[in-house]
Amino acid sequence: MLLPRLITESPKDWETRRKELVKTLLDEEYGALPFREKSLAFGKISEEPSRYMGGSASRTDHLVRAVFDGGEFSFPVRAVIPNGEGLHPFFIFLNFYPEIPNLYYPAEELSDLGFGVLSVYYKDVTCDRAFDSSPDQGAARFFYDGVPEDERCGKLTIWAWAASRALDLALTLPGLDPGRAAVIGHSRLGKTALLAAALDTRFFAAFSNDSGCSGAALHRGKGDKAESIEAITRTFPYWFKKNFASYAGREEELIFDQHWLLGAICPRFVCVGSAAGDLWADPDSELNCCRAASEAWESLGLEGFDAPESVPEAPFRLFGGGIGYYRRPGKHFFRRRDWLDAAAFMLEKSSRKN
Ligand code: GTR
Repeated sequence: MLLPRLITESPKDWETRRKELVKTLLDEEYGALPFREKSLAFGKISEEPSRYMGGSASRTDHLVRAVFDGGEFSFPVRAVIPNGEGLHPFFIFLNFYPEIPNLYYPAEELSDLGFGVLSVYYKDVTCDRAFDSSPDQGAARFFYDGVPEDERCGKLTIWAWAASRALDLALTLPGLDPGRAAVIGHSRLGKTALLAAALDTRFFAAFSNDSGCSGAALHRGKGDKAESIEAITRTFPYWFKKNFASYAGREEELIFDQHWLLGAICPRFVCVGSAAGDLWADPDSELNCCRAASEAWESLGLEGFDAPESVPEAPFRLFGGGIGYYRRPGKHFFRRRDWLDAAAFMLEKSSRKN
């Protein structure tokens, strides 16, 4: 399979090239924010008593308030930060649920492993539906009003914006290590986590779990059962810039592929998680995407992806370079063991800088 190169023939400094990759991804797939908020403010809105988790962690809720020309928009960020000495690595977790803990979030285990987690419930930012006049459109109202439909960014970009605003908040909180900020999400929010780290170089690492199409899976050379551009833009056109749907069935004409999204995170760390039975997300395509993205790290003299000659039986981890990959048996889900794989990658890479 022939993929568009990450590295140009004429040498450029990496940051220049990286910005070109990001620009193409935004122009062709996700859409760029038309502008940023004018100012931001943070406020603590609640705090659990000190006996929370037996006194081992602090649990606070904060409000991120963004001021725009036409008004302001606020969303909550729910934090669990381990108590005790030192600065903790942390995850900005793009969450399918507002509750803590929940089906996809083992709060106590992560805290016991030494991680802070700031959870953003994605529907607090904007609803998971096409744009209309309903109040739960949230931040989309500010980013879409007055912007021609063709130019509007998709909702993935708005959720990625929220991840960065949660990072802004995190950088004001005690107990968190500003140099060890990760962004993590499952499925559509795994796509978003990768995009957030491509857009915001303050993220030390990005983690996607079962992110699939428009996440860590390549558009070219998909398995028969895998989600295609046609399928994803038929069901979720509003996740993307309008033009992206025109590539349905024309994948070969894309001037990029998803290894550019992973490459745009280089020289930082990225870790891709797949479930062996999640053929819709296409685990082999996700692995091939890591393989193809390796070139970015290698061009800088860094270890990229420690690719296997043949794909081992799940479960396995490939954590050798700047790109990590884990696969477990089973279906589409954000399991405890996925978090444990992500946490292990984060701990391993936190002990050194790439
Ligand atoms: C599916 C969608 C996938 C994936 C998933 C999810 O229906 O086709 O791209 O994002 O939803 O987010 O759970």
